[in-house]
Amino acid sequence: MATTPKPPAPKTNRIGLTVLDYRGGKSTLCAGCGHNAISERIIDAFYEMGIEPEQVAKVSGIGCSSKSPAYFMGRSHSFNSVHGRMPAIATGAAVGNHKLMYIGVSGDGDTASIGMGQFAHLMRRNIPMIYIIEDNGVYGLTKGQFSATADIGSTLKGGSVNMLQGIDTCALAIELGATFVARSFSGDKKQLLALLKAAIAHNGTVLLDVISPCVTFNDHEGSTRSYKFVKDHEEPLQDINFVASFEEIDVEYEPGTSVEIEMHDGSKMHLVKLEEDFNPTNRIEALQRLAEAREHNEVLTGLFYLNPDQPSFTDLLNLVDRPLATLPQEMTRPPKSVLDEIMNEYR
Ligand SMILES: Cc1ncc(C[n+]2csc(CCOP(=O)(O)OP(=O)(O)O)c2C)c(N)n1
Ligand code: SF4
Ligand SMILES: [Mg+2]
Repeated sequence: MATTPKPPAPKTNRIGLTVLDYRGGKSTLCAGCGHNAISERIIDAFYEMGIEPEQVAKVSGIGCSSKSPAYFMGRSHSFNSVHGRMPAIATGAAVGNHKLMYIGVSGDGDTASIGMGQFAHLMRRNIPMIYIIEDNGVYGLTKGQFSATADIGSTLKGGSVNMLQGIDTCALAIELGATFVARSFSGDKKQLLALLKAAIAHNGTVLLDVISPCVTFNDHEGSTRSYKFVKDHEEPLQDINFVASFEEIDVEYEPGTSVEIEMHDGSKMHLVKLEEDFNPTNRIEALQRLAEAREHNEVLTGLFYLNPDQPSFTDLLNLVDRPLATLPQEMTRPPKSVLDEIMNEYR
């Protein structure tokens, strides 16, 4: 009797997990929303890097984008906070348990409109986390009003024109102190995956602004965040290849055509230059190039700035090795006798 062949065993990563171990719940976002494509790349990146899902904490604010942590890494820790307040939650969590890896997902409204004050301080402190802005230029969840990143001159579906200058979150993040700053597009699978893997290897704040079209409210002619507009105007700065510390480098580059940057964990980023002179380790050059892109209406993508050597906020605090959140009360609270002594001084 003929036997049915066994299906091949599912592929596993270096810690023995399959890609299914990195999935989350079923998305309730609109079909075709850029945010769904970003969740897929996050799943691929964490799977390929072999990160234990239980060692990751996901944080977000409010918006369609901020719902998306529910759709990836269902085994990780997760906290869906208040609109624009994710940075405070992330900062507290990172200090409370510096052994976890943090990934924040925010929207352009959540970050650059209501959340601007908190965003600025997270960038300035170089909190060790990946901060993703799923940037569609509108408030998708509340039916498509312009957000503060919308480009001047862009139109809403009904024809109203945005008359205000949009905020460039990447330029701002570099100015404020983030140590890994990049922009990508939800439709550019290869670039986004390479940037996410490099982001996982970085120790410090990663600001990854991902242009993520909203198919329901901002994908029409006249929008500067539509799939068509971004595909027609995308100007990548580099062709990015990321080689994790546990992988062998199997490509050789012509001298002078690529820049190699060693990451904190020994991984390497090979940036094959598409622009002759651009150096992503120079803050001033990065800011200048972003200003030029704005002048020329380019949708500039790629790695703008990287400083792998700057200590992160939790490094600067010189914390004890054991996470503060797991220390027993006897170690975190002075005993009653000491408190009584202090009180006696005021009698
Ligand atoms: C304090 C507060 N103000 C306003 C709102 C209403 N609100 C919910 S989501 C949102 C904007 C979401 O836009 P964005 O962050 O860009 O996410 P998207 O839905 O576009 O992914 C607003 C204004 C709220 N929930 N809480
Ligand atoms: S409304 Fe826009 S941002 Fe929200 S899920 Fe739909 S397509 Fe995505
Ligand atoms: Mg938005």
